[in-house]
Amino acid sequence: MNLPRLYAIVDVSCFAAPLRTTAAIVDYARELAAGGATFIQYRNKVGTTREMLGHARELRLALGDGVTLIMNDRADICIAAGFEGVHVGQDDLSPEGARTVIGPSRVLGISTHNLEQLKEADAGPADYIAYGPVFPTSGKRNPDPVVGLEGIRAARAATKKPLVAIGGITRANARSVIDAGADSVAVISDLLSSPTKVAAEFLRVLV
Ligand code: 3NM
Repeated sequence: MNLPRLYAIVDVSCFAAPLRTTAAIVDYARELAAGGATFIQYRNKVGTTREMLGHARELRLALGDGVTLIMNDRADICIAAGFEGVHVGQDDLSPEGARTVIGPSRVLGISTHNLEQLKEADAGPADYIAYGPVFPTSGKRNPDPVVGLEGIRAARAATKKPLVAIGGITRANARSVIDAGADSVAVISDLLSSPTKVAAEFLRVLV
């Protein structure tokens, strides 16, 4: 698979309670797509299954075929909402279990945080591997230790699978992360203030 340089994440916890509406989530994703984002993950660590499925169905309806939608954690909701793939973490469904649920054609990604996990993921059924946090991040509770650009170089040497760098990535440091060997950068916080403009700026610095 060919990953685009920018992997935008819509994290529902970034939307405070009165603003956490389906319309707000969908508008935000639309704005990302308007800036050129073509690969978007929906991440919801705070809501109910019903909320997740509601958001996901509306996202799939609102965003055209040009956007690949990835569901965080939940292979069942990926299928139910017609998403193109699922992304699992170290404490979620195993990659083998997720693959069984989604079948051979959908995209499967996995989060890894050290070389041991990365090598295990490399030997498994994931289509791409995320590695991080590259830099200090406020986008995740209890993040693993920072791996740095050196970590990305080591990860690049350890897998031929598409490599997604994550954690603390901004327009200012994204180029260095790609230069260290990542195929794509996954971003939550830096996109929030002005999604269309910032997504376009990421893509401009990452060509
Ligand atoms: N996963 P921001 S770091 C969701 O290390 C997530 O696997 C990470 O948010 C990992 O772009 C992270 O705001 C947070 O730093 C990314």
